[in-house]
Amino acid sequence: MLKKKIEKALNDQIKMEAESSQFYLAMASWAESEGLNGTAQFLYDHSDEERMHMLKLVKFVNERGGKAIIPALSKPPMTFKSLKHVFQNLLDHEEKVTESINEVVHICLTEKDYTTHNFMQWYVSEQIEEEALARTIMDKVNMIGNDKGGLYLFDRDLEQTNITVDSPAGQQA
Ligand code: OFO
Repeated sequence: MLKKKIEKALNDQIKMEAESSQFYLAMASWAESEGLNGTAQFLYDHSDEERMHMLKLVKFVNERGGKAIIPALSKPPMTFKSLKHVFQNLLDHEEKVTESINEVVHICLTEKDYTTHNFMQWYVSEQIEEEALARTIMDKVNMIGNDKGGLYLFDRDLEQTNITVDSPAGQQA
């Protein structure tokens, strides 16, 4: 049975993953409307990935005898100033998610819930991958600057970039 404190921390994390999915969906839609189809595809996939992170938590909370809360979501922005602005937002957001995951891990340790602690390790690794990817993309965006040819290649390359990282055996990611 989940302790109330852990259940609350996991439900907060469910909300955060749902907000991430919604935020990236808004970015994807903006990119698509700007004709950046590769970027849009990458962000649509990223949004799906975040929904999967949320679902995994929902199932875990319910399986452990808690009650998952499906949250109301705030409306994300509809427009972004630039591609750089999109990816800076994405990187900042991922850093916030990492902090939040670390906080959940910390609560697991103080509450001596080693089962949830073990479950959360998947998220810890995932955040390392996602932050690294977001930084690599930001570096590229900075390198391109206002070069239209560079932007074309960047957008094309992003379409091939796979956001999905490996999930540990036996865990439905
Ligand atoms: Fe759920 O990993 Fe990004 O936010």
